[in-house]
Amino acid sequence: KSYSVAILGATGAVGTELLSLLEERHFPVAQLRLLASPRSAGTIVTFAGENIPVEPVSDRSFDDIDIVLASAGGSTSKAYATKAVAAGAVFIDNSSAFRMHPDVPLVVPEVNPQVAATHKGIIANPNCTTILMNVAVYPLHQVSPVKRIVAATYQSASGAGARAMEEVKAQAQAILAGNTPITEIFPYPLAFNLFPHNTPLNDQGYCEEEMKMVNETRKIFAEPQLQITATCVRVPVLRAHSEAINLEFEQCLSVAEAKEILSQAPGVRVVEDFAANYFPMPIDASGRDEVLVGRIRQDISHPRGLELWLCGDQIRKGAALNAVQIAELLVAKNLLQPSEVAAV
Ligand code: A2P
Ligand code: 11C
Repeated sequence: KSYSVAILGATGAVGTELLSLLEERHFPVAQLRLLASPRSAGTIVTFAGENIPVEPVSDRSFDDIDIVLASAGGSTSKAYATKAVAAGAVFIDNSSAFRMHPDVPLVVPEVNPQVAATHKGIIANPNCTTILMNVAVYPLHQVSPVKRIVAATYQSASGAGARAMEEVKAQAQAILAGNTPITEIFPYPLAFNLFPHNTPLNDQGYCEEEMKMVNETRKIFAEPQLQITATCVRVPVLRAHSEAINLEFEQCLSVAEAKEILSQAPGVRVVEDFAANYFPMPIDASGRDEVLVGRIRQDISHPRGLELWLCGDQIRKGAALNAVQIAELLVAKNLLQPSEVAAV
C-alpha cells in the first residue's frame, strides 16, 4: 500500500530534508504534493526522478491527502491543521503550535512511540533540542530514573531556517572582507559570535526555547514533576546542534553502565576516542541520523551525577527524520485513521 503525502513548507530547510528522507527511506509515496507560500509558486522540485511543481497552500490543498508533513511555522500550521484533518489527513507538525495541547501526542519514536496510537488527527514533532536530548537521556532514565537535568545548548543557524543559514555564511564573508555583516533573520551578527537564544523571555528570565525543553521533555517522558533547567545559545554552526547535559539520578548509575546502555540505545551512537581527544562534533553529526554522544563522565560535584555531551543533526533527527519516523510508525501500525478528531 502507498500513501498520498503533502509537504507543507516544501522549500524550507526542513521541507527539503523531508523530501530527501522520503526518497532515501523508500517511504511508500503514491502521490506527493509540495506546498509553500505564494512566493514559491513556479518552483520545480525533483523527487524520485519526477519534476513536481510547488503549489501555494490553500484550503483545498489537502483533498485526497493521507499524510501532511508540516514545517512552515506555527501560524501556517494553526491555519491549516484542522482543515487537513477535516479532509481526512493526519497532520504531523514540526511547529510548536500544538505540542502542549492535551489532545495532541508529542512523539519521539525512540522514546514514546505508544502515544502515537492516541492521535486525533494531529501529531506534534518536538523541538529539535528537546528531541536530541530525549533520545540520549531517556534510555538512561528507563534503567535508572533521572531526578534532575541541567542542559546547555549550542544551537546551529539551521534552527532558524534556510535563510538564516545563508545569513551566517554571508556575515562570515562580509566580516572577512572587512565589511559590516548584515542582520535580517538574526538580531545580532552570528558569524564569529554567539548569543543567548533570541526567543521571548518569561517573567522568570527563561526564553521560549528553554521552556520548550522543560515542558516538552516532561510531556514526552510522562514525568510532569521532572526537574529540568536549560540555557539555550545560538552558535555560528550551520546545521547540527550540540548540548552539554548534566544528569542527577535517583540512584547511582556508573559511567560504565551509562556507556553500556547508550551503546545499545536506538538512535544513539557513542563517540569517544580518549587517545585522540575526539568526541562528538557538529560537523560529524551533520547529515547523520544518530545522536552522537560522548564525554560520558562522573560529575565530580555530585555522587549521583553524570555529565555527557551530544551533537545531532538539527534538520534530520531534530526535525525531518523524526517526522518521517512518526509517519513510518503510523503506516507500520496501521494508525492513520483516528477514532476521533482533536478539538484544537
Ligand atoms: P516559502 O519558501 O514559499 O517562503 P525555513 O524554515 O527554512 O525558513 O522554511 C519555511 C518554509 O515554510 C518554506 O517552505 C516557506 O515557503 C514556508 N512558509 C512560510 N510561510 C508560509 C505561509 N504563510 N504559507 C505557506 N508556507 C509558508
Ligand atoms: C532553534 N530549535 O534552533 C529552534 C528552532 O520549537 O521547533 C525550532 C523551534 C521549534 O532555534
